[in-house]
Amino acid sequence: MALDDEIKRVREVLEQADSVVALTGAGVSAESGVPTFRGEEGLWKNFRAEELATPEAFERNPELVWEWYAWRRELIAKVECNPAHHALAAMERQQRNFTLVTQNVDGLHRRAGSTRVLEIHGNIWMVRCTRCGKVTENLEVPLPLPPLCKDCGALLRPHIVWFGEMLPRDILEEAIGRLQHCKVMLAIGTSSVVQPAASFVLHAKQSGAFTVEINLATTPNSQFADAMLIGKAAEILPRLT
Ligand code: BV8
Ligand code: ZN
Repeated sequence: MALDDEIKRVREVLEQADSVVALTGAGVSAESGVPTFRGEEGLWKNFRAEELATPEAFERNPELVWEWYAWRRELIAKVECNPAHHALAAMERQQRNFTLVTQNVDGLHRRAGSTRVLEIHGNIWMVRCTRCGKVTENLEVPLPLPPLCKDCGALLRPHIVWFGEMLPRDILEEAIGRLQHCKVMLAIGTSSVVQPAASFVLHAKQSGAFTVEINLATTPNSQFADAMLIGKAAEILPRLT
């Protein structure tokens, strides 16, 4: 079906829905200029996220991992939210019951005005002490790298979920609860390879939700989509609000 017809169909379904969950990935921030994880431009020099975003990498070389996060913070601080972020903030205001579950750690959804946001992989602007567990927000990297906790002197780490680490239980349970009761689920700008987020669509399907995928290309989860909107999130999402 042509994209225009598909968009019309999804708009109608959204108008009838009494609960909507949107799952976003790096593709939603791509048009703000934030590099995606698995795009051809890669994320940093020729390191892969799977090599740097791990407790082992941090253990081995906290300074290198902090350099990566400092570089990403600097880049994110300079970018603007794009129409995809703004459309999702508008959808939250329009919908009776809307939850935004994001894998992105860039904080751009909140910056665009979204408030019901579940940051399942953490937030790049938060740091956590590796010993006393204290979590604080800081908008510039405490230099010198790697930063130390003011209270107990131990290493501070990004408050981000790395590969091999559990997602925060309360946030994960809330996300799954919403998915199991939603009427429409939108999966936007995610390659659907990272677990457990890549299985979220199954929770929605099991509870009879109408599932929509918005992406430049198909993904392993396209087979579960009732509607597939191929194109840029920043162009498609504003047409759904
Ligand atoms: C866990 C924080 C339980 C870092 C991230 C085998 C071996 C080892 C591990 C595993 C394994 N199998 C499964 C696992 C578990 C692992 C995993 O899934 N690995 C994958 C790689 C196979 N998962 C975990 O470890 C998770 N924890 O499972 O805990 C456990 C505990 C102990 C032991 C075992 C299990 C933790 C996962 C969280 C990892 N942290 N981020 C950081 O950001 O610094 S994940 C990282 O990938 C980002 O958060 C990112 O959001 C996420 C997903 O990537 P995407 O957002 O989808 O981005 P990507 O670049 O991939 O795709 C972009 C998409 O956008 C593309 O489809 C593209 O077409 C599209 N696009 C581009 N432009 C646009 C667009 N679409 C629309 N418009 C555009 N303009
Ligand atoms: Zn401490």
